[in-house]
Amino acid sequence: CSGADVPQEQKAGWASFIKSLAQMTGDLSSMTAPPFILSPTSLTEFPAYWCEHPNLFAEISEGKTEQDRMERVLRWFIDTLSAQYTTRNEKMGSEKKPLNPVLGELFYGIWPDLNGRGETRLIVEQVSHHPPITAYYIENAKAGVKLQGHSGQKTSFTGTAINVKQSGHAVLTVQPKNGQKEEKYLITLPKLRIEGIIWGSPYIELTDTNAIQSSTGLTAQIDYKGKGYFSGKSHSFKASIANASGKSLQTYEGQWTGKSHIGGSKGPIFLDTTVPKEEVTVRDVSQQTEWESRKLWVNVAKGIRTGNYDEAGKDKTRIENEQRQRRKDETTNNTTWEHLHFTHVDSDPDYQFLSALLHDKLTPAHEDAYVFKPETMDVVGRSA
Ligand code: HCR
Repeated sequence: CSGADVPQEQKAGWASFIKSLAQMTGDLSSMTAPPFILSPTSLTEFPAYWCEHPNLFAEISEGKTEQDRMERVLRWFIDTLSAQYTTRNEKMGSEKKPLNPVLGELFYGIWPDLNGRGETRLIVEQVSHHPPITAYYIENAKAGVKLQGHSGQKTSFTGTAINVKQSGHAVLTVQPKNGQKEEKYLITLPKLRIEGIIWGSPYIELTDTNAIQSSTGLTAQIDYKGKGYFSGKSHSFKASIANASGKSLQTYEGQWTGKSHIGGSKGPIFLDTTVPKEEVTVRDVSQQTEWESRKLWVNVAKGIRTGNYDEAGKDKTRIENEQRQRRKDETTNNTTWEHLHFTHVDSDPDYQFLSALLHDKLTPAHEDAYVFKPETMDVVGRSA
């Protein structure tokens, strides 16, 4: 193992982390990694990446036709990718290992109403710890756009890279401003490959393909390629919108981290993701409940940020022990943990209906879902 970017004193730890990757059974989140690769942010914060350009989210319902709205959904979706998959590299120099959320962990935020676009609200809840599953709900009521989804990950190690298959899906609901009937869009999640492991400077490349299926019958398919395939550039994609009979109506190509074009690479600009992002606004930690992510992890995050890994480790152990005790108590009392904001359903009717419209039908034909409880929108948290 070369580990050129690993601090000298952590080289041995990095080498043994890589060794243990080879024995991993699909859940990387609970593995112990050397301090230099730890992020002070919990995975419950990640759903905020769906909306760091709230204008694009709000503007979907302004589309005049079904195709116009599908194009806006595609533009917003491609735009979310750079936030989802490159933020840690930009802010911390490389991809990092996020904090592994506890069951019931919460994350709330808003993007304020600017220029009349409406306020966008975000509610996130960790609905499973083993395996880790995060459920989220994002809504701009004024714009008539909402997103409900959940995500988990299955990881495997190839010897040089980590392959991550995302489980879960998201459903976007749009009430068009021109009064046409409500539309739903099923969004499947892309696969990722974490490269640069050997050097100790991981980064993400998206692979294969994912789809957006609309209830109108239109489908968008996005194909991802790294350096040397479509354009010689990393983080490249090609997308197309097709009608219900599979006829391509429009194509797009470019980089999901930069500029992309309509039609060929010389066509009009489709999207420029380098426009500054709007981070979600979160209440100050002093006003958060014990279950809210930044309050829950405050000492661990401080330890990681300041290099005080003893402090970080002690508080992490305290949190994990508390969780173990809760699970034991539940077994003793024959109770189960109840989600605050979401209801689990074994088969999502939206997934079942929309996945059947896809040309490459999805397997399995059924997926579970965590349905947001609208009556909890104004609940700020659960007392400890
Ligand atoms: C794979 C990953 C945890 C999951 C993260 C997900 C898939 C979560 C859902 C978001 O919508 C998108 C997303 C983005 C992240 O890139 C992805 C994380 C990247 C690394 C992390 C591993 C569990 C940690 C790997 C440790 C490496 C860096 C050594």
